[in-house]
Amino acid sequence: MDPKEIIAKLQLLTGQFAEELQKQSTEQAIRDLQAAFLSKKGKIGELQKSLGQLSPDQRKDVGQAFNTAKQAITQSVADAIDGLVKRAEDVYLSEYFDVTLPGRAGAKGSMHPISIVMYDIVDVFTSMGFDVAQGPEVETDEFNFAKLNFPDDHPARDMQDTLFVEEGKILLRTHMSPVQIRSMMARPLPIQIVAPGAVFRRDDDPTHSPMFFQIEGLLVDKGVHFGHLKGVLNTFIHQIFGADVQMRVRPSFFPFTEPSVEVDIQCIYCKGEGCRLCSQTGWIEILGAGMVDPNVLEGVGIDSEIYSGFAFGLGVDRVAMLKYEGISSIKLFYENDPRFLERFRR
Ligand code: FA5
Repeated sequence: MDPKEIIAKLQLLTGQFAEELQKQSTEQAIRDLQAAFLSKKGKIGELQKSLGQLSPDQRKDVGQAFNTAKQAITQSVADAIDGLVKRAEDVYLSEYFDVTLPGRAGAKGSMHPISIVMYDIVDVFTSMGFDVAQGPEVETDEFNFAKLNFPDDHPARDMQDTLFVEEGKILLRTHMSPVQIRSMMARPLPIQIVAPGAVFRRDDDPTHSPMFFQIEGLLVDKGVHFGHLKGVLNTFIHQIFGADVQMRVRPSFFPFTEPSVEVDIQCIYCKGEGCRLCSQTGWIEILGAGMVDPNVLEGVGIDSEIYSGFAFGLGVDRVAMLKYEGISSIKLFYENDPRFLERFRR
């Protein structure tokens, strides 16, 4: 064969290969086809043997044509296999995924119900002119009890009720009232503060949790009397629960207030009928309050002949349980079950 004839045959085979390649639908079939043309015994491989009959010059040119043809075939084999893979992926995607379905939005976080209620309550008091004050969760016996007029043998000072860090000295605050003392010692008169925060006690039942939240309020000025306290608490209850919600005031005792009262509101869960949440009474105690005991004022250097004050401490969890109906146990607030928390998304 002369060079022209070889090249013509090569072109013919290359065209034949391209035509055959179109028909193949598996990788194996493509590879077999490649071997049928390019291997030593393949169609092009056999043709290449005829190069031996040519002169060195002719062999160079024709050899070049063979290289080019083989490279083109190798490339078209790779492209065909890529195409097969791509098509298989498309089939897989269309079979298993419906790309027209709307996407699933990720779950959005939200404020915890206790935080929501705490902010709402603090807003009511700041709108009445109260400033927000803070104090530490780990307190001294001095601020938590002694300066609040608790006698040494008061039951709250017992290990049964208080979580001590260092017995008799350092403790987890059992109420927010130590912030009263800290504020009176640090601020100029008149004083008008609310102090929201976590408190800790050895308590555990459907309406009592070992950690819960309180908001303390304190107002000290000249001429403050019990009527002011009732007015402020009325405004708070009506703003938070609605103007028609009933409250009742019961005489009580706290070492740091005189007189002292406890304020209940009607149990919203059972509408006053009596249920497990309100221990069948129809009422739930939400706060303690009273006029600041003159001993407490004198203990922080305030002249009780000139100044008087009122204070209150309310349980945020109790308010939250009443505000959101159907919360049968305070524990739900602290289990952090997303199905429960979801309800409070705003
Ligand atoms: C006090 O803690 C006083 N410091 C409140 C006070 C402040 C009185 C200023 C006078 C002047 P008491 O122990 O009653 O009081 O708690 C106040 C409120 O916290 C209760 O009315 C109740 O709503 C809530 N509370 C008490 N214990 C728990 C508990 N274990 N879990 C959830 N809420 C509680």
